[in-house]
Amino acid sequence: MRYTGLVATLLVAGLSMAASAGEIEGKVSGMKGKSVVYVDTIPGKTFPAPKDHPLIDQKGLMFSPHIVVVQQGTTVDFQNSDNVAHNVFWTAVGNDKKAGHNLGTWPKGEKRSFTFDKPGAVPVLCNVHPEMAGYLIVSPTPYFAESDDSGNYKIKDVPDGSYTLVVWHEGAKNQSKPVTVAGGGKADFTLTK
Ligand SMILES: [Cu+2]
Repeated sequence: MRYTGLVATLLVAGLSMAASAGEIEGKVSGMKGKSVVYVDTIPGKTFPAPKDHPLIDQKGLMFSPHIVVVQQGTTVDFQNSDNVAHNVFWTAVGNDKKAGHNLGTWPKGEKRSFTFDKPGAVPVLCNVHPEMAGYLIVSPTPYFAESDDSGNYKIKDVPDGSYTLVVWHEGAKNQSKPVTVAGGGKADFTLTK
């Protein structure tokens, strides 16, 4: 009898937990390759900055990985692994040209760090090698995902609620749309250049 009561309690607890958060999933089409999808700024809500420092390497005259997505407030380490000097600079964060910055030029084996406090897409460039380009996407929330090569994406552990979803792709205009999460949510995008 007591055992049955415990099972029932656990079941109810399990169900209510399952209903409080879920995944946002969908497909981004219209452009080839990877996209980044994130939940835009939630009014009245802030998130503690993550402690981990993701690494963007400069290797073989390329930024690696080519696309990186982080939460706002994250410190990113930029490393040079080539035998030539590389530079790191960006001209804007999102539409904010005042957030442009030049980290300088440094040789192999060195690292420099920068904390990205503003949300938006950051095209990362090297003024020694104009053909080098990488992308850092700074999400205002911890709810973001990179799609696979076919455009399928899944954002995990999003609390129930109504949000604005933003999609970024290297060659397309940003798009946004509302999404409601109730134990899960769905949103597809069709991008245009
Ligand atoms: Cu370079």
